Amino acid sequence: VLAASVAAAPGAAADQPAAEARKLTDVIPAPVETKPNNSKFWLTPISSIKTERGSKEAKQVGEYLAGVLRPATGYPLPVNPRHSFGPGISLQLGKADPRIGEDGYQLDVAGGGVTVRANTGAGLFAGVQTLRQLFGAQIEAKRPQPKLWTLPGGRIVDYPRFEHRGAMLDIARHFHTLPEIKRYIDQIAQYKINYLHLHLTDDQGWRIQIDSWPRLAPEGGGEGTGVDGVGGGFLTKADYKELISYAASRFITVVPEVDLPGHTNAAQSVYGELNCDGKPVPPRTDMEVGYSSLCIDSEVTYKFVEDVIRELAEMTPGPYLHIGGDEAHSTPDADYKKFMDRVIPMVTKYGKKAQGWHEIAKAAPPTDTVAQYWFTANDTDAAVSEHVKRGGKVLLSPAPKVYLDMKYDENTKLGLKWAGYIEVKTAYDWNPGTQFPVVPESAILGVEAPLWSETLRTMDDIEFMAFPRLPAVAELAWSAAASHDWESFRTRLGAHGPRLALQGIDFYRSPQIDWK
Ligand code: TNX
Repeated sequence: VLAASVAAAPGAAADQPAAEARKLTDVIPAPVETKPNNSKFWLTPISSIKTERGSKEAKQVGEYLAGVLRPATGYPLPVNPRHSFGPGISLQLGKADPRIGEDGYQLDVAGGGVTVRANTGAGLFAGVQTLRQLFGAQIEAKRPQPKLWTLPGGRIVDYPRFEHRGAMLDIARHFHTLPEIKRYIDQIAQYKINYLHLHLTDDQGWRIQIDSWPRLAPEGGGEGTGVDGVGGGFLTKADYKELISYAASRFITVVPEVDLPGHTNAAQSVYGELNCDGKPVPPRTDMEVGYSSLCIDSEVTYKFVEDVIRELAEMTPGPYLHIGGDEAHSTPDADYKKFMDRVIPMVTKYGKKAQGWHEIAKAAPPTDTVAQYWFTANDTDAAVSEHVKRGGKVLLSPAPKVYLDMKYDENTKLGLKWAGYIEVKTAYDWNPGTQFPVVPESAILGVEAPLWSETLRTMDDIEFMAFPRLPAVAELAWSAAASHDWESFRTRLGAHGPRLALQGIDFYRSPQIDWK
């Protein structure tokens, strides 16, 4: 391996000008502070990765980094070998700029070595994603490349603007398999996304196994339960647990959503007792919303909901359960409040905090309930404003900006357009802190990009809609407001094209970007 790599190096000379041109700022999301100097780091065939002694997490991030760098370099890159030689990469805990906090990192690149410092595994992981991008696009190649691997010298100090940087995937309208969700996790992790919200249930399908209601998933998530009767499937508890630990290995926390008390036709088609007349409704795979509602005055409803919340809480290590609450147009407001007043305490009872789509603010929920603001410009804004005034937090997901299922323009084959077309600039060019008078920056927990899947069936479909808008939203959630700059973003994104291509991501080549 060594001989081959060294022998390959001279042939790589032609690549060097491009490598020289790389800068510490060539990163998405944009780092907070970069201080370049004239030094340069060369990764060599004998380089190794060292991680903080005694830290399992640091070692795990080191192994992840080695896994990212090995295919394209062809170098062995041992993690914590007994003997190490020459300049390498070191992942250390503590002793960093105090500004980095829990999720940030400090990256020092010099001729003698690279050091990532952070206070947590999550911070090291974020630093490693920056490091990965600084090696240039070809680091994503799956086979050894005949080139020298250098990094521009200097220091980066970087930390997030918002603590919650989310992506939501709808696996209810069309089921997406465990391997597909894992692939999406790997893709979003590169952009320092730290929450994956899974929309597990809706009118068309119920996609998570619940033991106390055993027919729910196999029947409510069976073959033919996707929109237009296409596809189907559900996550078993074993699948779900595997997903949680895979996400955790990328420092991503899963937020499971069961949508209540509307968007419940799938459950009501399996169990007749969830309907006021006791009879199952016919299953539906069309795209209408707002027609279903659980039976608010029936005790069975609350037995069902508590069983589901208990079982979900038991298999979810993260702090949140999302209980939906959107578009419950068939549930009168008084019933909606009655329902939420009983159900939110169930979430608390099983040790979790509730998240809900912003309509949940109508129920005047406890202030630790997170309202996910999808911006409807209707009467719910007043309720969101009240929630904020009481001290409640808001997760921003404004549909006309960050709904990844909206078409890019009138020619986009996939997607919907009810919230408008969303080109890359539209997704990027707004300030979460000032965009909505009802949600001041101090009330914002973070920003999340939802991907509804009525029109999306395959992984290619997911990738085409998420890329490149997801990196744009990730930058809004991570980077400092002061660094927000469309020209800078579009330049960095253009240079990012070959990276996405090498990763096999089927992205939308927006005409707004000069793709390299
Ligand atoms: C609205 S926004 C919905 C979803 C749809 C989506 C399609 C929200 C909370 N609910 O049920 O899938 O629009 O864009």
